[in-house]
Amino acid sequence: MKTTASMLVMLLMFSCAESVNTGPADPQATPEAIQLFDRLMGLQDKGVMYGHQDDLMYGFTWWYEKDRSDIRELTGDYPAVAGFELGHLELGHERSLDSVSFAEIREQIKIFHGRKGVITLSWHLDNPLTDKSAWDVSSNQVVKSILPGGEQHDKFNTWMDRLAEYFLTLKDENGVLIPFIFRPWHEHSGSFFWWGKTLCTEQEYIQLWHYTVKYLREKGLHNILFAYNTDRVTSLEEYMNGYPGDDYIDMLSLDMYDRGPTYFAELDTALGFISRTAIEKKKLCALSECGGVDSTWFSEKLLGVLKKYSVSYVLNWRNPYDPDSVPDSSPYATPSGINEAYKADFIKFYNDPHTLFLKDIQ
Ligand code: BMA
Repeated sequence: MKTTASMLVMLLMFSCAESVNTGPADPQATPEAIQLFDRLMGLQDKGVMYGHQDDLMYGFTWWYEKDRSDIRELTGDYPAVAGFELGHLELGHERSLDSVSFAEIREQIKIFHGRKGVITLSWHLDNPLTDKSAWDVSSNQVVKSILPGGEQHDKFNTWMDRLAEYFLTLKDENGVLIPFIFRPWHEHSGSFFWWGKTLCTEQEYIQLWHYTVKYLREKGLHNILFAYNTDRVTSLEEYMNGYPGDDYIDMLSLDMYDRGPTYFAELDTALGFISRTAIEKKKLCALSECGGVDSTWFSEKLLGVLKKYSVSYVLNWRNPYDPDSVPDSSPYATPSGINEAYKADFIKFYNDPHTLFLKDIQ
């Protein structure tokens, strides 16, 4: 009897251990980062959160009006995930490459965190070798130049210091560091940023990741979930080229925009192998940038693919402020422009029980 009972206890312990995820990669992750990771893991099984870049900062026709949001005006609710961009923070500027004030970003991060929203940060930092933009791919020596021993290493450290200093100001009203997802060195499989696949070696790219993560951890930042990210890929091997390792990464993410008739089949394949790998590795999975439009794009086509896999969030890029020319449609923005059919499609997507907006996760 005794043996059977202790075997049962062991079996129970084993099955519990199996269902518990391993938490963030950072062994010193703050309780808030652990909580965010666990919360995202739990939500990933319930549905897919909707995210929007710069949703709280501006819309097609307005510029930084507190509490305003194109998504809320369209659906009645905020996105569950708010994206913010840090490009030009490294230069010590007050405003980003999209003219957004970093002080206002901080303000909105605090407010959105208070509302129990999820925060994700991207960084289109300038090219440190040429002082041109992130899109300057004129040299394949940039990553090498900023790594230890490289001619731009000190400059890069200054840039990293500015990033870390800013991160250290992202605290809640109790002075506790706000947990967030950080997605640097994104779209690696493409070669349109200076850290892209053909602009450095795989080893250099991995080193860049290790350097970045360690740098921020050494600054006392243990509140960050790091997202690994590629652009369109057709195989797992291609996706994992440059993967920094499970000790550095919390989320496997993909950016993929609709560029033609094969899009949804390719997205289905890619999300399939990425989400399966994320489950195996006990990591989160996201479609961290995507976009397209037609009258069933969101509610049928995108959702059809998303429902097949465990995906934490799906995010649309920013609605660029330009009151004089609100677009009829844009594959990079949300359908909150002027086309009624696209808006109706998005509202159907919003109403589907599988999609999670802010109220659904509060
Ligand atoms: C890009 C475009 C740019 C913008 C950048 C960073 O994809 O939207 O206009 O500067 O993202 O937000």
